[in-house]
Amino acid sequence: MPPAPRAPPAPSPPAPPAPSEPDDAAKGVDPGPVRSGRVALIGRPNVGKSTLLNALLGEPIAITSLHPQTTRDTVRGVLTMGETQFVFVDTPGLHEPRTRLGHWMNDTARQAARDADVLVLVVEAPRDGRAPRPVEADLALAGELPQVPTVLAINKVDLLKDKTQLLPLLAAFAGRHTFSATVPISAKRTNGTDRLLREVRELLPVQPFLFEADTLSDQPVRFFVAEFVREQILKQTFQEVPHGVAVIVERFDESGKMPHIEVAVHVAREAHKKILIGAQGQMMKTIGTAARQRVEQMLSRRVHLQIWVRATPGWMDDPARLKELGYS
Ligand SMILES: Nc1nc2c(ncn2[C@@H]2O[C@H](COP(=O)(O)OP(=O)(O)OP(=O)(O)O)[C@@H](O)[C@H]2O)c(=O)[nH]1
Ligand SMILES: [Mg+2]
Repeated sequence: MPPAPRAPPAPSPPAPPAPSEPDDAAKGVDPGPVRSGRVALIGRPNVGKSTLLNALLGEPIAITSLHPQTTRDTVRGVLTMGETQFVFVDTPGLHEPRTRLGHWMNDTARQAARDADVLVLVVEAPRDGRAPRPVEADLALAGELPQVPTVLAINKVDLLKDKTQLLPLLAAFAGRHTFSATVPISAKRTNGTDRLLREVRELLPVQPFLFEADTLSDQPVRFFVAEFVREQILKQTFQEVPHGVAVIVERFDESGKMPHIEVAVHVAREAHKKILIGAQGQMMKTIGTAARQRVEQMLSRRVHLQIWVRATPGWMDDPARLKELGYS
């Protein structure tokens, strides 16, 4: 595992109070050795990896949406509980790439899996009324995982009444990779996450914490600002528009009373610019207000947020543009 900084670069989003280990200490139970390490959440797009990260942290740091390929880059969230520090790494969903951006996203996810101490493969439970079969693409993914201790998390079990339908999945997945445990979860309802944490803890190396105990993420505020703007765009737009959007913070000036943040939103077509701005700028106003409120919540202070929309045709396949936009 690569060395990680003990102190995160400032500024970092505020951390919630660290939850403590269940009452083991009070009961006189030995909490065990100090363990820590990187835990990569891996899976197809839309299976709920980012929702799971947020549920585990108790803080919505990763953006989620109905659209597949919401997560573009790794999002790191640190959870310190008693003697355990989990450094969760949310990853882009592994998919059939159609652009250079898509290839880069897959490479990023695979690299995170190789760098991890523990993997959580997130798959979807079959839904009521459908055949209780695993998704072939999930099985293929299980088969190509690196030899890293892995827990299988079967998500969205809230959509399945008859839990015996999960049984055929267990055997199918066990045939593709060695799983230390299988945990049915509902990331959306925060069900099964305590058990998932217990199973992951057992697999973490015995080593000191990698970050200060109150760290929530080691990624800079700029990253989260760009993500929160993209999240609002994902909420407000459909079809090909959200897939062609890239957001970059161009200015973050803290010299005045209020931080002044300027953000550029790049769209893949000139026509998308109009859609995003909307009649009389109404759409951009809605996006800007919601994103600003989210940033203010994270920083616990008011900010001035200005958003510029630029048409940058073909950026998803242009190596120089991808680099400028942070995808390299
Ligand atoms: N019913 C139900 N829906 C869920 C659950 N977990 C996630 N979802 C929904 O699934 C959709 C995708 O969730 P994300 O967390 O963005 O999925 P992801 O795996 O991070 O997707 P990518 O970033 O595209 O790879 C969202 O609409 C979530 O609300 C769950 O436990 N139950
Ligand atoms: Mg995601």
